[in-house]
Formats: sequence, structure tokens, C-alpha cells
Amino acid sequence: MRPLSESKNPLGLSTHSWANVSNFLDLPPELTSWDDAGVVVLPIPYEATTSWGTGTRFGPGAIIEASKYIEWYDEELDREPHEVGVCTLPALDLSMAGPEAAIRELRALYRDLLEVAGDRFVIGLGGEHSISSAPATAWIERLGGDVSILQFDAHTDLRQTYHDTEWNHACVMRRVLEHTSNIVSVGIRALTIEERNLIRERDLTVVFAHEMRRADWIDRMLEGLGENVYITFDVDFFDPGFFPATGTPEPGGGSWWDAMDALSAVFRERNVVGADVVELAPRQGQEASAFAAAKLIYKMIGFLTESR
Ligand SMILES: [Mn+2]
Repeated sequence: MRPLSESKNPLGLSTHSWANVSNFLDLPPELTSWDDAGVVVLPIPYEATTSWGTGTRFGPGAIIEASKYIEWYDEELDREPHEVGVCTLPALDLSMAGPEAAIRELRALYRDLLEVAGDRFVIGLGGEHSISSAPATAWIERLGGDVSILQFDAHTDLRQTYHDTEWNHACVMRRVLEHTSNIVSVGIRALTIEERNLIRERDLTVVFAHEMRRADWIDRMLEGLGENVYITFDVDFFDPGFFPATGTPEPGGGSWWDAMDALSAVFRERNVVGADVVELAPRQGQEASAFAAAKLIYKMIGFLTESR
């Protein structure tokens, strides 16, 4: 483990290992300090269990690189959301002693991080989807279960085990389901019959991708959500024609504007407490995907600043 300098480690989280990255949006120093930032970006370049395409460990770096080219002015919101201040933490280097050890380490880190973060909005950058159980369970614990987990995804990820581990990315929502059945999933178009039965048994809200062609799908999503919401956004929610650079692409996904409409509604109508964006697997010739992921995060920051 590499020791951190004082300035790179404002949290006292020195038992974790980190690597340096540049700042999301390439902001000037007065907008990136921990003390003044309203948003915290945590790069988690973790990848151990991807199914098909690998490379999600390069996701955070590609998102931060692409974010340097985003215009700070948002014409839809008619404001400059970057002024909220964004502190990008050093990238987290999780244990390589197997997926369970890594995710347990991340859960402990999130518990500590949310403690010191206070009102700051923490956005985790994956990495593979298995990381999302850490912030989700940290928020469930913190709010005594009073939080809905909103999942944008092609896959339900409700398998008990996959490839001999419960900590596979295909099992992430099953691990969350051990702590809450307050889960709303949007964009789903790949699941097993066992997962379908579990959704019925546990009465989970799912807006399947084919149902997003109906006018009321955002209302259905909102109806399933309580007041507090944590968002986990797997980029394979998007149609691979628009967003090809991901670990497990599925046809028939949501559009950019589907995501914008759903996100602006949830930030407007609910209290969003935190988010993660996972499963970007950067590939040569598909650089637009990293730009889309970076812009997606900036739009979330914009909707957040408008809602507060
Ligand atoms: Mn997925």
C-alpha cells in the first residue's frame, strides 16, 4: 500500500491504498478542495468478475479524461453546475485477495467515507457493477432502511451466485436484496426465470425495457420509490448502438433522453442521497461512450444543484 500525502488524504482513511488521478471536469483548485466541494467523486477501478468484455478497470480514468472536455455551462438548466465544487478522491486500489475481500473492504470504506462526507454528494465511478453493493448497503445502514435503491441496468443482477462467487457483478442486486426489498429497476431486458420469480415473490418494482415504450414508465418508476433514493447506474442500461463500450451489451436499451427524463424526474421529485456509474469498458474506436458516461455524471450534478 502506498502512503498518501496529507493533501490527498483529507479523510484520515489511510488504511486504504490509492493511486493518483486528475480531477473530474479539470476544475481549478478553488473548486476541488474537500472543504468547499458539494460533490465528491470516488474512482473505483475494480474489476475481477466481468463476464464478456473486460476493461471496466479503465472506466474511471476514461470518464475523468473525457470530463475535461465538458462545457461547464448547462443550457438546459441555464446554470453552471460545476460551481458546486467537485473533489475527486484518489483512485481506490481494492484488495486483490478475491471478490469477497474486495467488496467487504469497499463496504467498510464507504461507511467511513459517508461519515466524514456529511452533506457532500458522493458519486462512485466503476469499475464493475459488484462495487455498488457497498454504497447501497452503507446508505441502507445509515438511513435505517429508509432509502430506495434505483437501478438503471439491462440486467437484474439478482443471481444468488455466478461463476462460483456470490460477489460476481451478476449478483450485486441479490446482495443488496439481503438488506432491503426497496429496489426499483429500470431498463431490464436480460434475466433468468428464477430472477423473474424472485421479483414477484419480493414484490420488486421493475420497469422492463419493452415497457419504456409506454408513456407512463417514469411515473411507474417514481411510484416505486420512497423519499430517499440511491442511484446505481449501469451504463448497459443504454442501447449498445448508442453506448457500445460496456462489459455485457444487450440490444433494445434506453436512449440518452430516456435517462435524462428519468434522472431529472427523480432528482426533482425525491431526495437523491448518492450515486454510482459503473461498467464502462473503454475501447478504441468507441470513445464516445466515455464522453457519454462523463456527461451523464455532469447532468446528475446539474439536476442535484437544481434540486437543492
Ligand atoms: Mn448490467
